[in-house]
Order: sequence, then C-alpha cells, then structure tokens
Amino acid sequence: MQDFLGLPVAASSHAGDIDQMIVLIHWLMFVLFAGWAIYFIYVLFRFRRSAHPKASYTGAKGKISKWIEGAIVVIEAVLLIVYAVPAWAKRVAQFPSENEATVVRVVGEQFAWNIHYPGADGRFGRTDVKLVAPDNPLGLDKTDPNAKDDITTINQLNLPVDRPVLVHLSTKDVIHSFGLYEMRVKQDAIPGMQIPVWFVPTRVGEYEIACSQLCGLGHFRMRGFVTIQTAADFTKWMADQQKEQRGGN
Ligand SMILES: [Cu+2]
Repeated sequence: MQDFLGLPVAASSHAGDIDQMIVLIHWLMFVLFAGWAIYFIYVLFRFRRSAHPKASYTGAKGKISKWIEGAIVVIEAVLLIVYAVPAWAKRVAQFPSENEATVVRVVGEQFAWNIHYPGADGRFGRTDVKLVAPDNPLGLDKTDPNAKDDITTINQLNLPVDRPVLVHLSTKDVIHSFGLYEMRVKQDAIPGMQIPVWFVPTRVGEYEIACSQLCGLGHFRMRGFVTIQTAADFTKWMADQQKEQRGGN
C-alpha cells in the first residue's frame, strides 16, 4: 500500500509513524469503498424493476448492517486511540531542550519564509515591528547585544542531520502553514502566536518548505528550501553566513 500511495521520501524520525497511520487509514477506506461498491451493484441487480414491480415498504430486516457499522466504529476508534492520539501526543507533550536542539525562528509573511538563527550565543536578538524594512524583514534590532551574531535568511533553512530541530513558528500577517512534506511536518502559523514545532531530520538532502494554507494571491510562490546537512557542513555554512552577514566578526 505504501508504495502505491506514492508518499514523498521519509526524512524525519517520526515519519514512519505517520506513514503507518496513513497506510492503515487508506486500507480502511479501501475496504469501505469496495464494500459500498459491491453492495451498490448487488442492490441494482437484486431490486431491479422486472423482479420487483411493486415496492416493499417494510425495509431491511437483518441485523448485519448494525454489526458492520459497529465494526467500523471500533476500527476508527482503534485508529484514533492507538495511533493518532499517541502520535500527536509525542509531538506536543515534550519538546527537546534548547541545548540539545537546533533552535530557529521561522516567520511567514506574504509571500516568503524568514528564517532567524540565534547565532553562537544561542539567544535571539530583539525584534520590533517598527524596525521592519525591506532590508530587515524580521525587524531585528541590530543594537541589541543578542542580535550581534544572529543570522537571518529568506526562504533558506539549513539544518544539521540527526539532531532535534525546534522551530518557533510565527507569521507577520495572515495565517500560513509551515509544510515540510518529507519530514511529515505541517503546522499553521497564526498571527500573534509563536508555536513550537519539533522534529529530527534523518536524511541529508535538499527539500522544500511549502506554504500549506491559501494565504493570498502569491501563495503559489511562497516556497522555501530546506537543506539538511552533516554537522560539519552545517557548522561551515553557519560560519560562512557569519562572514557574509557580519563581515567576519
Ligand atoms: Cu503562505
């Protein structure tokens, strides 16, 4: 079933759980679809006009439909309680600590993803909406000592492999949705909220950030890139960014 569904490559540690659930749900839907289709064809034949010129108004008498309905309710409850709720609980019950994770802010706007790294000090510089300008889309206060080593990019998210990532997700304008299909991550970005999202990337490679909420006329081009690198490559990339954005300080 999984190959048949054509899911994108699984590139995070929890992707297997999500895929397993998607496969089980599709099996259930397949059985229901086939069951209904067979029943429909049976009914067309069984109650054809030539065999039943006069309609019967008593309806079905057997108990089988009740049993089938009951079984479907039980299967759906199992999918929900055994698979869906625990998978969600794992995402939201406990977040990795900031020391063991790569921490990054992602801020959506019409129509781009702003990425903000705290730099070596691990602290995000202050941001202020009054400072937002074309060359400072995050409104970063460059006089704040914590901002001195911060790195910002637009539509380019680099992350090291096999290390938890903690994203603080927000948006400057409307509702966007941070969609990393290969990581099986999707979270709405809501104005006025900072929402934590975490995952562990497990495959080095190039992926995309898709905005998964229709957010305006330019929604189609709200597309960012994710580069999952080895720890060494990531450190080097970060150093290069420091040089580029801070003139080597
Ligand atoms: Cu968007």
